[in-house]
Amino acid sequence: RLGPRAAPTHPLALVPAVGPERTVDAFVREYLEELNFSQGAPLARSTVNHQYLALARTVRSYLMADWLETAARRREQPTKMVGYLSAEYLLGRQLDNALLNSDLAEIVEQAMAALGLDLNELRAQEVEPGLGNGGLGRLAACFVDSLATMDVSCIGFGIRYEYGIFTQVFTPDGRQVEAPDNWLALGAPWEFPNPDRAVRVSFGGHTETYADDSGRERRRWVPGWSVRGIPYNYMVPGYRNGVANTLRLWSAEATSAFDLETFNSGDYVDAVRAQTFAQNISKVLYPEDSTPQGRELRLQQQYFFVACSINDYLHGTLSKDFDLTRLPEQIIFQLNDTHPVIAIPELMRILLDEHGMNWDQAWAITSRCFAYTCHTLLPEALEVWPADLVGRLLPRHLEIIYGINDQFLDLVRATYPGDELRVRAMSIVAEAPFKGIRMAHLAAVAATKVNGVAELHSTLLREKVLVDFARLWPEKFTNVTNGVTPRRFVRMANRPLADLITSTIGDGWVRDLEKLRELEPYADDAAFREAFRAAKRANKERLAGIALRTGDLVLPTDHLFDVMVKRLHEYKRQLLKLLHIVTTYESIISGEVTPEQVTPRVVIFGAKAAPGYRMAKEIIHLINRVAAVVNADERVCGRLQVVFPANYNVTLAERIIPAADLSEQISLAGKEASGTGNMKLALNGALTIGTDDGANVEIRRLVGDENFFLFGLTEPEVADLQRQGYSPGSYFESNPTLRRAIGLIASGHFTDGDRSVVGPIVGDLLANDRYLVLADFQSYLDAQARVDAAYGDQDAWSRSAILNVARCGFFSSDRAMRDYIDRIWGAEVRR
Ligand code: GPK
Repeated sequence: RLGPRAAPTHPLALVPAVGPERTVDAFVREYLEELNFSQGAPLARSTVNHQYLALARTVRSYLMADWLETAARRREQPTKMVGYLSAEYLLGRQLDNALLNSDLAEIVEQAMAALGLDLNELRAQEVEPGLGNGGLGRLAACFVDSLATMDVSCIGFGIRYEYGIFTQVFTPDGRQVEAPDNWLALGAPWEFPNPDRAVRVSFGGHTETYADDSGRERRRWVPGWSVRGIPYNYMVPGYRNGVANTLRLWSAEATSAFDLETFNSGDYVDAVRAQTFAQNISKVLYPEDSTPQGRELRLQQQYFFVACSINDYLHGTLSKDFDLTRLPEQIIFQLNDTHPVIAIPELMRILLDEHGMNWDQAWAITSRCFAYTCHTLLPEALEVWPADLVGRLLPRHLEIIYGINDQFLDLVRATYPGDELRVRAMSIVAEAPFKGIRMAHLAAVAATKVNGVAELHSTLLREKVLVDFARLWPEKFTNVTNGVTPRRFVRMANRPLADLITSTIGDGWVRDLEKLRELEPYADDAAFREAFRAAKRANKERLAGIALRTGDLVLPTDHLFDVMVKRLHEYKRQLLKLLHIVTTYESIISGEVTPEQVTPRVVIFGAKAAPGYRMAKEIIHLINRVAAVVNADERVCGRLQVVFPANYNVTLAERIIPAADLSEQISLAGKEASGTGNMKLALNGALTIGTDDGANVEIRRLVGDENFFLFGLTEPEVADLQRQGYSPGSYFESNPTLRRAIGLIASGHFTDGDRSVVGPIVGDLLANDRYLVLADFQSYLDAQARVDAAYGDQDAWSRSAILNVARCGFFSSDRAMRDYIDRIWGAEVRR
């Protein structure tokens, strides 16, 4: 398919590629060369965008030798590879990450200064690739960073959405409006399109029986239409180790066959329409986080990228004569949630239909090539595809899924004779409320390992969500607690703290985050505490500067910065935080306390709501209305401020998280699978106020009860309360503080007297309150009172914050990757 490769004979072609010289002068030369001869824009005529693009390209050229060398090494001494399959990668900006990992920052700073260019202005020009919604997509980005840093052979496979997560803007009234994220508009300097390695992916049509050459009856798929997947490669540089792995994102294009078969006629306009139709597949990221909408185009996206990836691996990476029975020794595909689970029947189809294997042979291979990570406990987040939709789009895959299910249900019946209820509960095929394919069940049946993303989550998976599967195959289930990359989220985002740590214990922590333990003794060192506070203050000043430039708020840096940043979802309970704000505000304006009596706070929200999630959007509106009123009310004397910058994304996270004093992790116990923002905030020296949920449990265990503000019902208590029948009204009736807060909202105080706009929120809280906001309210207030008291003793607070940093090294994504190797992938992925 690729044609013969050139045989290098010229002596210059025989020497291995070496990157350009690592000096300021050489960088300046390379940069001007790029600006002049690639951008075609001499410095004096260039725009900031030219200057940024040239910088990105020049930095990239410095990484190139590592990338080539890594690829060559992996070809020459192949080890088992990780194929990370994820529909989302929330990468964040690339420039600073590339500079950090390649250790080019100083050279580039000096080179830009020598050219009279403002590096910060060029940095600001980069539009982050927002190819993910939230935690799940950012986790994938952290994982590929860690695998490159650990020199594990991995390709991250995903989708090159033309439009990433929408840009959030607020109307003057404070409502969310979505604007398209045209991130490619000004150029994409980090990507390498590789149309040479395009892959064909088919859809639709029908299946049929035919007789093969030996007269054997076989099934095959006669597709209705096809598209081409074009790979776009991104370098994933390891941290200063000469390694660069690959992230391969697929973009959909029409095939000429598509034009001919489907649109026929040679009509030019129709042919162009075909192109548009195909391109739609990778056009836009679905903006639902944890609540998939079951749309046909989404299933097309899922199949498109896994079919491209498997095909690319089988035909592009493995040698032609490779013995496929040895496939499980060469590759493990990690399924990031159910989104790529259609890869399972796809591999079966390839082995059965294209390689002529029988069912048992194909299953023996397929059932060892996949591992599945579940990221949720919300039933509505578990994907169930209507069987008729799957049958229309992927008829052969539906047959294979039925085949897998038949074989699986035979096993269930043999294990539990006469237990048809269990058969129904475990079936991959749901019969009600519609005939649907339960992707999590398919994954649980086919995967070698199934993992949750924090201890509590894995326990609840085992005991509740997938309980029958865990009983049948206890050894299949395991936990890997999530982690975050210390490179981006501490070293890069928090220079003041990173420099302080490095000057105290050396720089080994960047690669080995457990080394942060060595900071523990310094918690008792007054000079260190003072330096730690100075670093925090510097971060707060930087954030305050941004707030001043974009809004008109002055944020005093001695006030407690109280941060809640995450997707807007009812289970995460932004409303609980809002009730705390309203309670404090009400206590001031009612004269119950003087402004001087409250601990001064700046509450910072960041949150996008799925465009179709009505209640989430109402909550955003209410937060903005409360913010406007509280910030403008002179009775508050600036002792309580609420800021909600629009369009929270990775770039903003890198500004907000280092400035946080308090981390709000207040989901209803049993709902947040893990959380990763909780880890980032703790590692940046924020104390957590949180429920016993997700990875909060492990954070608290590590940092110690005295350095964590715990509140709220536990998961078993929640389950009990809901079993008994939860009634929010009784909490409302019996708690005067709660009545006053809700009463103030309901009165229209924050909405210009308009009560109708707050009706849905207040009504739902009092009537349903699915996530037990009212049940946890008093406990939350009490915990916040402990926060206030603790913040009053700055030395003790700093001590706790330092201990949070020192004790959270466990939450490095490097450790998470080691756990995946030990518990799931096998040591063979290590060279
Ligand atoms: C879970 F199910 C999903 C989803 O569709 N998207 C998503 O971001 C998150 N998640 C969980 O909500 C977090 O608790 C978790 O830390 C994160 O995935 C990564 O595992």
